[in-house]
Amino acid sequence: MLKERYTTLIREEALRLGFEFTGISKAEQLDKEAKMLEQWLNKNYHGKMSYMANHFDKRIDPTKLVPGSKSVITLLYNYHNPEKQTDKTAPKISQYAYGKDYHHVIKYKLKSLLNFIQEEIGEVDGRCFVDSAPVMERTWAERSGTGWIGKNSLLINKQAGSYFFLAELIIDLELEYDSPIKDYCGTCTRCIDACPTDAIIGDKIIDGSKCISYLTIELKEAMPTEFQGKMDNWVFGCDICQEVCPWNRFAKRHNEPAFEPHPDLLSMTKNDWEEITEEVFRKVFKKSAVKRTKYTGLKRNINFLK
Ligand code: B12
Ligand code: SF4
Ligand code: SF4
Repeated sequence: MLKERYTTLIREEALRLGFEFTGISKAEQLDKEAKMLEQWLNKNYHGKMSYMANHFDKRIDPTKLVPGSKSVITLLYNYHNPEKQTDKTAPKISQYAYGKDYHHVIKYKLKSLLNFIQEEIGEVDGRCFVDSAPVMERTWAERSGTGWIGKNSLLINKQAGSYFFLAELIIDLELEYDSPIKDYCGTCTRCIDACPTDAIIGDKIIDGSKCISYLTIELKEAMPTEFQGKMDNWVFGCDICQEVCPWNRFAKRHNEPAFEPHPDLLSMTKNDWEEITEEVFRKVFKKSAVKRTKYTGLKRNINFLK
């Protein structure tokens, strides 16, 4: 069967490119999730992330985002680095942002995969996505059996935990489809108990406007005073609900050279952070996702901790 052969070819090439897990789903409208997204937006859990309310129809239907599409291929890319900052009192940065900006690193690999498909299989049309477009990435990852959505709302893989970026290829080729797996959170509530801002308001639902990741990265204005003393020293993103998750004991270190931290980053002391100049910022975070906050945003976050 051609469908089987194409599916195997794509899985093998994805693995060769460094995507540790691949799951494939039929491209179709998401009805149940559309309702959940609508409720989430109505409750204003997106805060000032107004882009989350845009393109609702495309977000819940990949065939509207990529006309003619038949399949959503979800790809997981490991970013786990267990190395911690040496000064335990220094402001903390989430490990996903240690190295070069993942958007560029992964987009390049997705394009290689699409080129491979076009060369090996023929005239296939499609688009590549990584955290950059109205795609319900976790839903697709869950549907295609690459993991389950944990109470912290992250996609958790049973063999390797949650320190993965999600990426998709949405293409007009029919493939063999995977099925979802079971939820393995059980009675655990560690992430809910550990979240310092009570952003995990219920099973799998996050009030984005309370999450430290939102406050330190997405929010462009002054930090609301209600979060004073609750930031647990984070200045870019937050890893708490992943650090406490028992499934992350299976997480393995990535082997992506582009994700290695700048040689000075992990040894920066509390004082180095507090006195960071624009020149040091540009050197240490060159090509990094941290540039999203700009120098002034990072300074705001550092000052907020004082
Ligand atoms: C907006 C956003 C945020 C916001 C809001 C977070 C949120 N939980 O929605 C903020 C800025 C807070 C944020 C933070 C982080 N984010 Co973010 N974020 C996104 C983004 C752009 C959209 C998410 C979204 O659509 N939210 C809206 C809600 C309604 O959708 P949802 O949570 O995905 O829920 C759907 C499903 O979970 C499902 N569902 C939910 N509940 C239930 C319950 C049941 C019973 C069922 C059946 C289904 C179900 O239906 C929902 C659809 O309505 C995605 C990329 C993308 N395009 O998807 C990245 C993404 C989710 N983020 C990611 C990451 C890494 C993070 C951080 C870990 C970064 C950090 N270290 O600081 C934190 C983690 C915080 C957390 N616990 O979620 C990764 C997650 C990878 C993974 N393993 O899951 C993504 C996928 C980006 C990527 N391409 O890798 N993020
Ligand atoms: S990333 Fe941090 S603030 Fe956001 S939900 Fe997880 S523990 Fe809470
Ligand atoms: S900490 Fe526990 S409840 Fe939270 S996502 Fe992990 S297993 Fe699920």
